[in-house]
Amino acid sequence: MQERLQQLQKDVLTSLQKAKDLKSLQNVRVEILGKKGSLTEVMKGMRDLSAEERPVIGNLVNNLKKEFENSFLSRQLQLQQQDIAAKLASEKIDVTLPGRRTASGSLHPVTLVTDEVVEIFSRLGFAVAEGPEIEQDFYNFEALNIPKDHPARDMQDTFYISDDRVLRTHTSPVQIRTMLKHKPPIRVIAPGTVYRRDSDLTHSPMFHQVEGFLVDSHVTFGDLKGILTHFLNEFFGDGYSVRFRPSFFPFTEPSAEVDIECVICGGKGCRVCGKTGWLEILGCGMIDPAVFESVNYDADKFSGFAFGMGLERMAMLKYGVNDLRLFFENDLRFLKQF
Ligand code: 2NL
Repeated sequence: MQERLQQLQKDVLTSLQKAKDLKSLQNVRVEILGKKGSLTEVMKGMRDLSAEERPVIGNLVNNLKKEFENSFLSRQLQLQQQDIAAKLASEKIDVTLPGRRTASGSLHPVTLVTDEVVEIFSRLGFAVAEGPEIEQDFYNFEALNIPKDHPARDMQDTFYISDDRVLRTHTSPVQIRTMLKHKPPIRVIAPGTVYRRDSDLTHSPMFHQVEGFLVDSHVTFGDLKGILTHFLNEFFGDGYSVRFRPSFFPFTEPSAEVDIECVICGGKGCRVCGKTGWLEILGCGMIDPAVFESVNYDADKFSGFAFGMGLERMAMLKYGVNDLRLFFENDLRFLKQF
């Protein structure tokens, strides 16, 4: 019996050391002290011992049990610490590593230019108006004194949705809708996306425009010149000459095109201005009485001016971008620069 206990003591201690995690350690405990555990079996066998042997063996068994409990607890502590150490090692955070940057977007150059144009005219008391991109023939053409056989209505220039619905070719229809709703005095700008069947190096079928108009009693061509010259000085900076050249639009009379001294070469002549020293930047004019008639304004009481400009062109000149396609390719290397 004593020998058996000595063997058991050895076995117990090695199996405790062999247990490599807390779960197998619990299994060892069951193997020793469980209902059918080896030490339990020994204790059960004690009833067959003689009266002299029993206290001796009982003492040994108790000692063995205590020793096992102690060894078990220290092994358990060891394995727990091992677990914690492994967990700490795997979850270690290197606080000296540089942080991960959250990528922040930026505004598209055409958006930046739109916002700036809107801002400048807002300071002059203009309100912003918007409207649908699919328009009825009446708002896009008819009310603007663009007759049925006018080249601007040609299938070549306009995307037709149906017989009398088109993708708007300019934002003028927004202004027609505004005039039909509100009486003068009125000043409004209409920025937005417009569409034309035109696609080459310098034309995109979808592009952006700001148009504006002002109607009141006694509005003159002098007012038009003053406002647009002020706008160009604000947008490109003071010091560039501005000139008005006679032109033609069906919806204005008289009409003019506005040039600014080339902001790229300072008027000396370069590729951008076609060696003329001037950049064509705006179309404008006094609103034609025929347009007033379409919106039921009394042309004898009121007069007004209107203007329009392409925003991609403004952005190209302002930021020195030499290729229109960059605005639509959405190449981040380009967009990140704004
Ligand atoms: C250009 C020329 C222009 C207008 C737009 C307009 C609108 C109404 C009445 C009269 Cl509702 N005119 N708009 C007038 C003259 C020129 O735009 O070169 N745009 C890019």
